[in-house]
Amino acid sequence: MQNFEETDVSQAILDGYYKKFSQALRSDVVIVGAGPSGMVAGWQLAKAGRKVVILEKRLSPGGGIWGGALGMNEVVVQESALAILTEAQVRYQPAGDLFTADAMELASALCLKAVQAGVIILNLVGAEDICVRAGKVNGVVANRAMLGDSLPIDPLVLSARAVIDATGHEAVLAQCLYRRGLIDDRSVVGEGPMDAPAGEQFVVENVQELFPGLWTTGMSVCATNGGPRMGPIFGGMLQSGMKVAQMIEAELGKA
Ligand code: 48F
Repeated sequence: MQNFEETDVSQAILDGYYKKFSQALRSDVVIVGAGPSGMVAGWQLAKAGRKVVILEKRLSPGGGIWGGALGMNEVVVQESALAILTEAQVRYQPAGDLFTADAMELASALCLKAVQAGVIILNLVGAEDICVRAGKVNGVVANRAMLGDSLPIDPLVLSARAVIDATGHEAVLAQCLYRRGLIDDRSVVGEGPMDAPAGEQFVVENVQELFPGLWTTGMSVCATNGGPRMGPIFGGMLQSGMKVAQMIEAELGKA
């Protein structure tokens, strides 16, 4: 005997989502983009006790992980990133001097670790703009993905003490600042040509607070500094997420 009404299902979804979205309105860190770098950053910051929200415009978190390369769902990492795989309980195998892992396992594990550490992931929600007050980024302007692009629907705002641009190659939030002349054109030069070893180093070493309150991680680091692209190797993305989490934790810890 199934003792419920269809509207009980509807009510449960409405109540649960309303509660989640309300909690997401004010947080320590908002991360835009649930690719490998954004999810590692969110997971690590939540693990450190921070209130973290990740906005992802697509249905599925995971960004570029799912497709591996050419749709072959295997990812490559280097030895320096194995500690992150181990902590995420992702299995890996040696492949010469490199290592491979199953893309499905990595994307799922990062999502599970982030959510279970307390991150609120709002999928199908895209950041369409950034909030700046008194010269500091203090939130993002969010809209329902796709609807906001095609219909005149107003957005909502989520506030945070720190915001991370983890939108990958597009560096969406950095572009929002650049369009207003708030950062100069040296800050959004786009990626350089492929040089995988150099790119992997660059994406970790150049994690930065691009503008007060706005941090970059993952491919947005390369896109905002002219760093080389690196193709289907993911260790640098994971380590870049770890690095931005450590830098923001240090900054928030001062206050
Ligand atoms: O592209 P993506 O995976 O970013 P990443 O963490 O990792 C890059 C690698 O996947 C791969 C690589 C380098 O060659 O190894 O490219 O830097 O994930 C970015 C996520 O951001 C979402 C997008 O759907 C994707 O899941 N995203 C982009 N723009 C927005 C957004 C937006 N405006 N609002 C919300 N999400």
